[in-house]
Amino acid sequence: MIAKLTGTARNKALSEIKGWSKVRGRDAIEKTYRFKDFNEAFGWMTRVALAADKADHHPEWANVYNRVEVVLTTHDAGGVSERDIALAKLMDKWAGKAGK
Ligand code: HBI
Repeated sequence: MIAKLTGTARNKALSEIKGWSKVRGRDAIEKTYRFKDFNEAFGWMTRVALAADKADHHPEWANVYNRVEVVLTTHDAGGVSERDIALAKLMDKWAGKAGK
């Protein structure tokens, strides 16, 4: 059972990821990525999806053409955990400048 992040650990973790904001009304974080086109967006989603599934930690996300809206939270923990921070970092790394 994974614990959700709280207090200074949560603040520290959130400070390490750029462009992510807190979701109103639930313990989750969100970010919108904008890629060059659908091919770039969906290619990225495919790569992230396979890594996420391997880690058994899945994003909530929606895609419209070049835009991908992502929400991360850990259902098992009832909030944001280290798993979300790790996935956010991977998403940012693989998004390159689309993640700025
Ligand atoms: N994905 N985001 C997220 N949060 C979870 O708690 C989670 C998940 N994927 C699979 C998973 N939990 C499993 O541990 C079981 O809940 C099926």
